Amino acid sequence: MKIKHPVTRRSVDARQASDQASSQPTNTRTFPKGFYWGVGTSSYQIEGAWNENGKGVSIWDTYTHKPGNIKNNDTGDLANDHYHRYREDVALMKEIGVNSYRFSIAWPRIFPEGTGQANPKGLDFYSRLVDELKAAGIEPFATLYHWDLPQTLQDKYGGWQSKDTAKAFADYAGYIAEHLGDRVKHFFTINEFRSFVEGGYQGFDTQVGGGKVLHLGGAPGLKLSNGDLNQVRHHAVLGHGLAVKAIRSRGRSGTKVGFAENMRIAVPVIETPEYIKAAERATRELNADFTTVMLEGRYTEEYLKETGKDAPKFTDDELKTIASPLDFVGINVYKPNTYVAPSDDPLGYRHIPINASHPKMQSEWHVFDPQCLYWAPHHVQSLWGAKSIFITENGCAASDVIADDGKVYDSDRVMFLRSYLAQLQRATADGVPVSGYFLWSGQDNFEWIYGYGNRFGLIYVDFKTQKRTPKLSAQWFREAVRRNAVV
Ligand code: GBH
Repeated sequence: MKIKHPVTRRSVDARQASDQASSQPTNTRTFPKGFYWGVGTSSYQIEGAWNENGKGVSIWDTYTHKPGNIKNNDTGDLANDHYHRYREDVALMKEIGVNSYRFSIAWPRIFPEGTGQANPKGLDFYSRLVDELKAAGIEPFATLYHWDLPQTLQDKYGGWQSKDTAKAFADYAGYIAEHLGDRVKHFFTINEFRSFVEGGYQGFDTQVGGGKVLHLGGAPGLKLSNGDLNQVRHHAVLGHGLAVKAIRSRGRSGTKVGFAENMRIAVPVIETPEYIKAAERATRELNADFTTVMLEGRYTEEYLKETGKDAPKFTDDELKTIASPLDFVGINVYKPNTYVAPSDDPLGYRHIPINASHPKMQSEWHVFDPQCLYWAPHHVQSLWGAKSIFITENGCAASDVIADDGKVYDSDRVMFLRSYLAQLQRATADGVPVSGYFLWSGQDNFEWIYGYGNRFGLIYVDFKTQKRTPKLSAQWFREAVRRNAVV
């Protein structure tokens, strides 16, 4: 048997001429031509300027201003001061070489009261941001709702507890499509339905010192019953559907729209047709309340059976609106939700527990398994025949620090990105229609109830001085973007 020795004649040559093609690893995994490479952020997490230029108060302003809700009582009042530093931030993105950027629009900047009178200065900020991006050769992708609801709608309607909020959302979405649609071609309606609905409207209790119990989750900090919560879920997907219709009727003909959901992903333990089928079925049921109803226009039998008397109230007309045709599906993918195996019971699958020793990234919820970035788009195509899929978020928090030489060596984030992106490339090589990837996040930012403790950025932010320092991972990502490939 012949054993290949690593030091071949070829690799010696390669070292001598390191700038030649022969020095490149040969198993480069290339992405499709025209692939969108971007980074993502959201308004409340980076903008600051919470009360400037006519902006209305959002539920996250209210929530963070109440002591005890957020780690260290951090707030987004200043955050990354992106509202004033957006030019520098676009220049940094250009340096990384991304060709696209996913940001969100703060609804209360546009309509301070949620509906009614628009605030021209609010729109003006996003208009200037979009111009700056275009001039840098970066395609803008706008998310319309990344959780910062106008406080007025919370006070007046109880937020998403009412259909009136869904209707107001559609009006605001149509207004944006009308006013930015000349330059913004891609819109995401709502970011992570499950996160803001379950976190904000039910949340969870956690024991702190002295027998005190803290209620956590996020704004508006409610604790609804299961039935009321299911109705909120329904209003959220209805808001999405109404917004899609409004964008279609008030936007330009080339305007494209989809949602961005943190889908629950079931990963087959073993890659056989039986296990894969089981994982598909599980994924469909696990997302019955959001993704599945938006793509199928019906609640699954299992969901209606399981929720029973707590099932949402809905009409056929609403289901039609909820499933309005989309141009693409956006999914935020961080971790597998579950591992599954086939089973003889009627559902056809069973859950395999995640072992306690399973590797995790810094956030305690963040189970590490690159395979989920293969299976997530795979399931979306096989279950619903999606023609275009965007990975609207993927990334990880790490315990980044500035080293003595002034740099940030986030080798764990590089490992994370390399291994997850290899699985995404595997999906594209299998013919899964993935159109782009937005790394979360462009910069360290306000990580909701975790405050500024969990850093997700490619760029390190010193929140005292607002100094930005690109990390090692930014350099790594730049190379991936440049090659349109991972190695
Ligand atoms: C996204 O949420 C958000 O869109 C973004 O704003 C945020 O900064 C980013 O990701 C990083 O966290 O049920 O075990 O998953 C992240 C997804 C969903 C993580 C809810 C925490 C609760 C525990 N989040 N999840 S679990």
